[in-house]
Amino acid sequence: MIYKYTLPVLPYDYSALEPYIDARTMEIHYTKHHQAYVDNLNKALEGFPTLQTIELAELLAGIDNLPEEIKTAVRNNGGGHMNHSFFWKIMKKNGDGEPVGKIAEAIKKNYGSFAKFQDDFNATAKKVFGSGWAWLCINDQRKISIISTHNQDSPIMQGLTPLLGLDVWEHAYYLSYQNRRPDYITAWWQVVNWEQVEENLQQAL
Ligand code: MN3
Repeated sequence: MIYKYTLPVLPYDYSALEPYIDARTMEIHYTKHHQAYVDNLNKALEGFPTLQTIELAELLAGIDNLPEEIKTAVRNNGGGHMNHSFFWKIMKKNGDGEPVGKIAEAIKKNYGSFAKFQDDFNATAKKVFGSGWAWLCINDQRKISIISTHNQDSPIMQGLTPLLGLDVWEHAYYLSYQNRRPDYITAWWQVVNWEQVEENLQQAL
C-alpha cells in the first residue's frame, strides 16, 4: 500500500457477517472509521513526497524515525488503515470454524489445542483496556504468539507479522453488543476466514 491511500474493496456485503456482526456496524466501520484513517493518513503525508513512495508497512516499522510533526498521525491513521485492511480479509460469511493446514499445526504445537488457543486469545482480547486489538502474530524465528496492541498500533511496529487480528474498539461492536465485549469476541469466531489466516502464515514463512 502506497500513497495516495484508498479504501480497499470490502470482499463481502455489509450484511455478510450477520448475525455475528450487523450490517449497520460494518457499514459505519468501513465507510466512516476506516475512511477517516485513510483520509487523515493522506493528509499527514501531503507535504512529504519522499515518504509517499515508501510502503506503509515500512513507515510503521520505522515509526520512530518519522518527522516529529507527523509521527503520531501516521502511527494512528497509518496503523488504522493497515489494521482495518487486514481485518476485513480475515473474516468471511460462514467462517471455516476451525483452522486447517500449517496454522492448525502451529496452534496445536504452541497451545496444545485449538480450544486452549481460543481461551488465551479471548482472555487477551477481553483484557484490552479501552481501545485496541488482539492478535496472533509470528516473529522472524517463526514463533507464533498472542499479543494485544493499544489504539491503532500495528504488530509491525514490534517487528511482528500479524496472522489473525480482532478489533475490540467499541465502534466494532457497540450497536449490537453495547458493553458486552465478551459476547462479541465469542461470536466473532464464527466469521473467521481461516483460509486467509493460513495464507498469511504461508507468506510469512
Ligand atoms: Mn475499527
